[in-house]
Amino acid sequence: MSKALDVLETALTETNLRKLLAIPNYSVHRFVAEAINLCKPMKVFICNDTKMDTEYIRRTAIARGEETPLANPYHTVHFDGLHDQARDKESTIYLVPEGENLGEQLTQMNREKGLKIVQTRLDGSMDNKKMVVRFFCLGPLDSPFSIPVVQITDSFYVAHSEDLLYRRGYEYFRRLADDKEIFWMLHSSGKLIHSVSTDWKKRGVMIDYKENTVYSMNTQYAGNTIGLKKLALRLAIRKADRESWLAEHMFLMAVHGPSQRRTYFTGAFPSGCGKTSTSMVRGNTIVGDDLTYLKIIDGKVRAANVERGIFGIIRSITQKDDPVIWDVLHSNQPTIFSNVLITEDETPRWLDDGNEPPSGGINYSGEWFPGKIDKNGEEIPYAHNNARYTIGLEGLANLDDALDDLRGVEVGGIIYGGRDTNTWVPVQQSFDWTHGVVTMGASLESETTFATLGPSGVRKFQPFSNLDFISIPLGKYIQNHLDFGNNVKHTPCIFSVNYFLKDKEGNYISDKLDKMVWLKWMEQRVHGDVNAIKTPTGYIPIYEDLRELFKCHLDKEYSRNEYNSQFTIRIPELLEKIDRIESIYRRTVPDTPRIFFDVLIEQRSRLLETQHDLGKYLLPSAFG
Ligand code: OXD
Ligand code: MN
Repeated sequence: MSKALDVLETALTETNLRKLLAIPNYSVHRFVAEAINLCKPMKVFICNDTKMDTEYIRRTAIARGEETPLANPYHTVHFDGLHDQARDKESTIYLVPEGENLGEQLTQMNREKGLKIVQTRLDGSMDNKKMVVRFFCLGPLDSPFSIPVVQITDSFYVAHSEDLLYRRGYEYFRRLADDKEIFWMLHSSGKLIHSVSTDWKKRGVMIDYKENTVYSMNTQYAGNTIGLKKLALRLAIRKADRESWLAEHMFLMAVHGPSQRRTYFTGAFPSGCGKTSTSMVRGNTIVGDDLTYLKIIDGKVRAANVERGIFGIIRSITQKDDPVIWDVLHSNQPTIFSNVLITEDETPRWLDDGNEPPSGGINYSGEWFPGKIDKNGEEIPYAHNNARYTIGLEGLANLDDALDDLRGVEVGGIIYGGRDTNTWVPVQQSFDWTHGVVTMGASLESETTFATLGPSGVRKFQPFSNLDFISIPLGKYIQNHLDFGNNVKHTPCIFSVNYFLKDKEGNYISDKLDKMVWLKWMEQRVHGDVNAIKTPTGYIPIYEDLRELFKCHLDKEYSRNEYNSQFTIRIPELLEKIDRIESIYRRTVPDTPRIFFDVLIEQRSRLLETQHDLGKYLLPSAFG
């Protein structure tokens, strides 16, 4: 009898052992046995995805106080306390084998040393707790995109969230080929007080890519703990690197064009910069809001949503601006709210929800009342800035019917966008694939938001909106993008967008709803339906085309003045940006492909020449 089986027979009840052994894969048995030896749980629960098992997980999350039920019996709230409210970038570390180096942009540590820390932190971490073992699949089941994942956790909230967000995979695991690559996730919330992780100073996410395993410790915030989300993305980027495809921090949606044409777009925006709201724009359909795999299938770029749910920022969701999400959040669809306020009548409240602020309730700091302050004298808002909702996609009125297509959908366009107050125009198309990869994807910058710990509003380098998750040297990652486009006859068009441009007085100069028009314009460009104006940095829309789209889709008279101020080419800022980006790559990314600098330098020359001939701030008519 093998050692793993010994451990399992001792630790598991007969029913749970039967469920686990029905998966005929020794590496699965071994992973569970090793986790038991290390974390020493009081009990182990193997979830086989039956209604009984998934209900048990939901009910236990409530019974243990990890979730609080609300008046609506399908709704619960989870709290993460005062210190565990966002992704912890500093404590997210790649464990790098001797002799390897991922480059200056990535946080890394010697693998042996890191594994020792993992062993110490996880040793006995499930003492007195129950371990849950779950099986999932990233991407549609039995498709070219599928990646099987085993999740072990002592948090019923994590296990419950994953049930809403991912495709269940127990049966899939039962028929899995022995040699199929699997991702392994082991999470412990550590010591809990009032169901909140208290050892947050020893919080950590450690990525042992050599073994396709991620360890998450002393945290419960979903971005640090839900193995299938950002933890698996880091492993997927390495797998994609080996197999010549792309794993991206992107939404996937169909923009509906004329005559019911559907054109699929992916879009990469850093967290808190409009990714979900873009994918939800009225009149279109959504496939996914956060993670997309792109593969070349039969000579075409095709994409699939890795997930089947949304872990979305709830701040500012209103009935008027976000009717589809609002309706789901007010329906009987299973929903986990996190870090919102619970009112006396057991309903959730979030910041800027379109109603008067509440007069009291329970929030992530405990009992909340107006004017409550924290230890530093800072006022505690009634709900956290980064409060979230977790739902499955199935209840969305605008869900695209291609969600589970085994071959994914053909991609017509790729969009890169960040929080940029003074440089990029609202929408622009690159000259070609390489130009887009270099000057849009790899040159993306964005102001920080509350989705990661640390100050908000600071301009940061955010290549491809994926820097937080890139797990190979950055230059290699860029090269992979360039090669991906070179391996296909028709590359998707690449666009940049910027919803956050401000005037000199500091006011936003586009409206929240304008993104609908930018999307429709990009859709037309993919099909060559409209012409565009060539500027030194890319193609921008012609005024008359936008005027028609504003009228048709928003019933708005779009003035030439608005157009001129939004689409002014701001040469000094564009030049400064090139300097910043070039310097980052020259200083910190030694393996940057040569062509990257060539393309950037050409762009600089075009801008300098134009500035010399025409001036610094140029209206589109200067190029028309
Ligand atoms: C997210 C994130 O929650 O990127 O999707 O932080
Ligand atoms: Mn994200």
